Amino acid sequence: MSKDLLLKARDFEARYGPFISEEQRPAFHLTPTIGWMNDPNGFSFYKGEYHLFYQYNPYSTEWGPMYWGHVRTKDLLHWERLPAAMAPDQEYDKDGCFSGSATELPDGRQMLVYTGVRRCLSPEGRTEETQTQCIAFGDGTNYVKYAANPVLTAKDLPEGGSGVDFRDPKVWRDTDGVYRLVVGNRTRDGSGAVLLYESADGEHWSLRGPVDASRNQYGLMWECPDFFPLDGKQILFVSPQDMSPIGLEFHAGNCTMCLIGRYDRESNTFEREGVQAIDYGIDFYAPQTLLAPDGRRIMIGWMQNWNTVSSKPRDCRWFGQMSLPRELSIRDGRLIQAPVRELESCRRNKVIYQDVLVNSETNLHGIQGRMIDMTVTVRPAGRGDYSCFRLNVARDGEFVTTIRYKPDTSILKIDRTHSGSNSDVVHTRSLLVRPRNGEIKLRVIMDRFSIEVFVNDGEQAASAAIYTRQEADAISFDAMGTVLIDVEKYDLEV
Ligand code: DQQ
Repeated sequence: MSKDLLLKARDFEARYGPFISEEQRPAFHLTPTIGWMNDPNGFSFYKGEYHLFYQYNPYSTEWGPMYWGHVRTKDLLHWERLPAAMAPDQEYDKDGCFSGSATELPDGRQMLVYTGVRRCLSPEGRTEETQTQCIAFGDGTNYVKYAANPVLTAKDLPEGGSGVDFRDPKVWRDTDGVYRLVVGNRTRDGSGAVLLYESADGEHWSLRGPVDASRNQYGLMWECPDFFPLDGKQILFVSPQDMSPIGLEFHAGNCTMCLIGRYDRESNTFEREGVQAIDYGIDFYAPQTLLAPDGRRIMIGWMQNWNTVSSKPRDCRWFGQMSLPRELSIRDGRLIQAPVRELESCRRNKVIYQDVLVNSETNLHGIQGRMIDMTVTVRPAGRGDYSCFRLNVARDGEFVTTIRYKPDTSILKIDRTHSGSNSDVVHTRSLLVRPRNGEIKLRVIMDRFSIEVFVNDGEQAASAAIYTRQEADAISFDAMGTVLIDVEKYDLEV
């Protein structure tokens, strides 16, 4: 295998990355240095800074042989670009360094754990893939792959486990000093499962057992698991592929799922108490979390979905963005998400309106922009009824992205049909929300090429990429019937 793959990629990104101007990118959502980006990997706190790696193909805006891109940040908003961390340059990972995670070792090194992918031709002419778990050690910039890789192979699987779908290890050092990792697998019934492995030193791993499984109820392969305690509960995240839709909770295709429950480490028993989507929008997948030094559990996701990747601007030299990092908590048995509090220090030019009566298309002075943090509270006016409320953003004579709410069904719909895409992919998504005393509250974060909506103080989140030209920055409110709205809006300067 070519040992200079990594050097070539580093040279390529250093040479051509700067051709992408800052204005062509989101301001505070991470995009690849150049080329393609998917899943967040190795989200961790190391040597006083947050590190984030990502699935990366520097040479194209299409998915391809996977490298690991790398950035670090002090505040989760300003990202410092570092050279690519890993290339598919070994026999066992020659077809891709797939997703994985990072942890710090007692000697101060950072350990990356990832999936090595290798394809070969069978005697019958079929392409056969194997996925194994591998490790690499580094100092926060340069990483060396372990000489005895891979550390987990098909022989470490439970009976009936698939050596083809065996990927995306999420590692952590537990409170008892033991290293643990969860990894996605497919079981004998063809559907997804999460397996738990343990290690005393990070190098030698053994199977503890399955944590949970789809049993053909929630999609097929379970990708990118994460497993962590939160507010007295245990949380299991997975990104199921090939989901069959379930009401408005899960759509068809690639979804994100949060299982909330209780976990007994002694017996490795996870008891489910609740199951919900993580993000209800159009573009979100493969989230990963870290535990910040101040105790916050922070999640970041790929603000894109495999179902929609054909919708991309033609001449762009980057593709794929990360979501805003989000603080997680549990309230009333549900997952709550809030943009990291660091964002508040980027708010400028506060504009406030209270009790504005809306019964037709309404523009409010000072309410516009494409890099904004805006909260809109909507309630019926007096005893008057309304059948529909619309918040229109990224708007001009041609384009608009709409968030529509219908109180009779409690359905919120995000619609980016007219948001600069000419691709025939999903452009709308509906979610069932829970109004409180007839009110709904929408916090909308926009950053040039995206919109993230947090409903009712983070009870639900819905994300979508948009490619609307930046001049389309008008915002308007509209209702069928009459509503009263409060608006608090800030420009974001990051
Ligand atoms: N993307 C990676 C895999 C993972 C999938 C490959 C999820 O490791 O399962 O780029 O988006």
